[in-house]
Amino acid sequence: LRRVVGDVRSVPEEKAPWFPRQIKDLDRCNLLITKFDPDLDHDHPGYNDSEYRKRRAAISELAFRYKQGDPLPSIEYTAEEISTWRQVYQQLRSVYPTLACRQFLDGLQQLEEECGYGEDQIPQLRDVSAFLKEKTGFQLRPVAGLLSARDFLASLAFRVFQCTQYIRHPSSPMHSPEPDCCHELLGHIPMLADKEFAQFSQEIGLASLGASDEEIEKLSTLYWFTVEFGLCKQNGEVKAYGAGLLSSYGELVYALSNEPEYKPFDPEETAVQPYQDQTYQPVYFVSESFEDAKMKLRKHSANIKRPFDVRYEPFTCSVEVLDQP
Ligand code: HBI
Ligand code: FE
Repeated sequence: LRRVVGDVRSVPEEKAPWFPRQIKDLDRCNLLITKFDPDLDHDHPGYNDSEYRKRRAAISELAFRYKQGDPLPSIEYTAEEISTWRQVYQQLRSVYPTLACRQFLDGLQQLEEECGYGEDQIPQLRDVSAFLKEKTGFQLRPVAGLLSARDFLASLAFRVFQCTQYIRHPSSPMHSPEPDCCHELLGHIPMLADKEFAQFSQEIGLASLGASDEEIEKLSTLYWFTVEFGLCKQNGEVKAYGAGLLSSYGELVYALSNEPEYKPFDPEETAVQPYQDQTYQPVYFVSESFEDAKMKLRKHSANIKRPFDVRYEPFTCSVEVLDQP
C-alpha cells in the first residue's frame, strides 16, 4: 500500500535535502556556480573586455529577476553577436547531416521550418519555448550561467530546461568554457523536441529530487555522458546526440573519429566514470537507442536509496511524494 506523504519535512533533513514540489518552486532553484565566470576567471576569453562583461551583466539581470510564468525576456542581439552565431551555425550545420543522430536532424529541420532557426538571427527563447511546449511539453526558463547540478537537474523533473541567453565572446566563436545560447539552442533544443529524449531527460530529473549529494554527483555524471556527450547507434553507424558535441565543431568531429575510446552505455559504469570539462573527453558511451538508454536508466534509478518515491503529476505540474512500499 502506498500513502501520500503530506509534507516532506516529516522526512529527517539529512535523509532528504529540500526539493521543488511545484513548478513555481523552481524560482528557488537558482544556485549559480561561478566557475568559468567572465568577471572572475582570468582565462575566460571575455575577462579583459569590459563591454562584453557589461553586456553579460545586463542579460544576467533579466534571468535573476525572472519568476515562473513571466514572459521569457527577449534580447535584441547586436550585429557582432549575430555574426558570432552565424559562424557557429554555418560550421556546425555543414557537418550535422553526417554526424548527428536522426532525432536531432528531425528536430533541427522543424526548428528551421517553424521557429525561425537559421544563420541570420539568434532565435528568441520565447518562440523556442512555445515550439517545444507543443512538441514534448518542455518549456524554457532563463538562467544567468552554470547552475548547481542539483538545481539544474531538479528543473528537468518538471520538463523545464534552464537556458542561458548570452553568447560566447567573439574572439573564440568555436569554443565556450561555459554554456551559452549557441550551446543551448543548437546542442540541446533540437533533441528536446524528441518525445523519447524528453522523457529520458525528465526521468534523470525525477531521480535527482531529494537525492543525496553523492547520488547527485552520479546523476550529474550520467547526464554528462548522455545528454551532453552521448553517442548512439543508428543503422549500424555511431552518431552524436549529446549537446556538448553538437555545439562544438572540434569535439564533434573528434568524438566520431577513430581516436577516442567507446564504451557501451551502462549506468552503473557511466555514473562513476571520471570526466573533465576543460578538453575533449577521453571516452564516450554509446547507447543502443534512447529507448534502451531510458530502460537502463530506469533500472538504475530504482536502486537509488531515497526514503520515498516521486511521481510527476502533469495536470498540476507538481510532484507527488509517496512513501516507499
Ligand atoms: N547549468 N545553466 C546550466 N546549463 C547546463 O547545461 C548545466 C548546468 N549545471 C550543471 C550541468 N549542466 C550538468 O553538468 C550536470 O551537472 C547536471
Ligand atoms: Fe548543456
